[in-house]
Amino acid sequence: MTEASVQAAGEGSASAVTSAAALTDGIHLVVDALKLNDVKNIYGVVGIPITDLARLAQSEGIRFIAFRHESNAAHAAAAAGFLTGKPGICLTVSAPGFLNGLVGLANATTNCFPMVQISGSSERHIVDLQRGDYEEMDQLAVAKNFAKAAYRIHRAEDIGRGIARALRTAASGRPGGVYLDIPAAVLGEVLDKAKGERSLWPVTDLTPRQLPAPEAVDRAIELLSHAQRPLVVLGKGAAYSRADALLREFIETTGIPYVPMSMAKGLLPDDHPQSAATARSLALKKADVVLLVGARLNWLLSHGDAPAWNPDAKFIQVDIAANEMDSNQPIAAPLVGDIASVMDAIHERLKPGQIKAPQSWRDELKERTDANVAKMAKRLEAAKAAHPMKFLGALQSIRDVVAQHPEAYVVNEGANALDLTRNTIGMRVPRHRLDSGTWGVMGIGMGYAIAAAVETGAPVVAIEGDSAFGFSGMELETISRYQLPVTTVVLNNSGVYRGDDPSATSDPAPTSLRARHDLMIEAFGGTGYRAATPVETAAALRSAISAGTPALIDCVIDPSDGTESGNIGHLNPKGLTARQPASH
Ligand code: ADP
Ligand code: TZD
Repeated sequence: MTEASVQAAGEGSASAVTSAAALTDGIHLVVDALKLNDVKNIYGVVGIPITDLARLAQSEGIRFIAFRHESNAAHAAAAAGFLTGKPGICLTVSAPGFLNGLVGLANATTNCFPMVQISGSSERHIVDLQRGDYEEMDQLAVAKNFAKAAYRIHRAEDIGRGIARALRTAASGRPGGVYLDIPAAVLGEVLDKAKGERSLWPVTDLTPRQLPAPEAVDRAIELLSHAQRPLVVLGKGAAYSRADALLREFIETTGIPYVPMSMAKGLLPDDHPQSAATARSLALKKADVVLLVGARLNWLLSHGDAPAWNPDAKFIQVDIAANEMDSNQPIAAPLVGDIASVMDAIHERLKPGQIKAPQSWRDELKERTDANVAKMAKRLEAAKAAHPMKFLGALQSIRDVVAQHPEAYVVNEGANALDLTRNTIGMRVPRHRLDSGTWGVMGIGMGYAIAAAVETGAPVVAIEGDSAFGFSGMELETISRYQLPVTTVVLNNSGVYRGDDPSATSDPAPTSLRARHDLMIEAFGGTGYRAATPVETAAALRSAISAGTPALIDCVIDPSDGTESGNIGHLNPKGLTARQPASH
């Protein structure tokens, strides 16, 4: 630093030349602002201009988890946001690093998870004239398309403001991903320490309560009180809201059957007698009044359309985003507010016995549940004995071991690997299942697993299709470097969907894959297992979880097991080249 810049940084005249001890800079202010806002972890990849920022954060007590690819770091920050209810932080370099992070940022926004991606950026006066800078890109303009909001800080004295604004925007209302651009020049800007400190503030009441109007609550109660076939749908917004006890009390006192969306599993234990998860299609088709709690009527719920739904169903929707109402179906009773406040208000205004699910409806669903459970039991039994091992053979073993570790987090992605795991592995604890979510995105696996381990310290079991795993597989090294208690189970059927597609040429089929994933983790010092039977799978998982160190189990699955695109094969276009479903 030159004397002139030191002088310029001081507030007073040239006679008051500020000593170095009384100065700060952009990097320090970013770290101070994050600390002031109680940020515990940063997920990122270093390089110009943020390496010193990562170093300083680490030395100041913020844990910096250094990834191999920003996409995985951003997914980790998103999962941290879902798990903690506070924005997860991702840190990247300029242009390419920034772009790599965007998938995670956009996915967080799509899933309503709070996160902030902070990226360094190159010299504005060169970038904006497109003179060709190192890692040149107008990142702010790009990010606006993929984030809930995007901001840029132009002066070091605005760092506190910028971080407060980013955290507030990410967490409040409908949570989402926020992009925060900090040019290298701002990170390097030197200013008076006292002035810098005064410019920072901690955000007060990050997620203020948002209460519904009493008449809106009464309207919903009225509708439910006349329902013959009421149904509650719990979405990941309900899990995120942490209104666990209120939701359970409402469901149990009214007797209304409920269907959990995949990341709402465990909000009530999956073996709860009122769960209609195993009679889902009947429940949707026949329900006459549906209470949606933190669940959107998007493609995952067939947009609320017949024939999946009763065309005469009346919808009540609890959501923090008012414009979610009527996005797909008329909402007869909108309940706009945070789920905890809404459930509180319902609890206060509901008279004892006013809402009671008719026994005949509960019995009808119970009957269908029992029949479907019996059908599934036969499939499971057949799979247990099958050789080569089927998905369901491996998953039964995984289910039994995971059941002994209810504290374990389950991360899950793939096609068949996703559908079959969701249906087989019961969850008993809220917010312990993280999966591909609203986009059905592949690549969340290792990022989500790392965040779950870092944020909670609990064991993590990542159940991955072999294709899905490949998107973030290099992060096995990160898991091993930080010695995280993550066991990755790859359901390896040697392909995307299936591994037995014929090829039209001497090249492998587009869906074909081949890998010994257990050998990968050994390269990084973790423990690799190969399991060809359900018994071997159970033994490996038991030993991996109890060791509490990085491990990968490569489960050898029959390449002919699985279906094209899993449960959503119907979404493939059906033109002249439509592929015939493979028989198995
Ligand atoms: P799923 O995929 O599980 O059905 P979605 O992601 O479609 O769930 O829906 C989650 C919904 O929850 C979003 O519409 C979001 O606005 C809402 N949400 C998130 N947090 C809260 C909260 N604290 N209170 C109310 N609604 C919330
Ligand atoms: N790329 C991204 C980012 N997301 C996607 N969803 C896809 C590609 C397409 N895709 C799916 O929708 S599932 C899947 C891909 C590539 C992988 C399925 O194969 P798998 O699982 O091995 O992970 P199964 O169990 O063999 O079906």
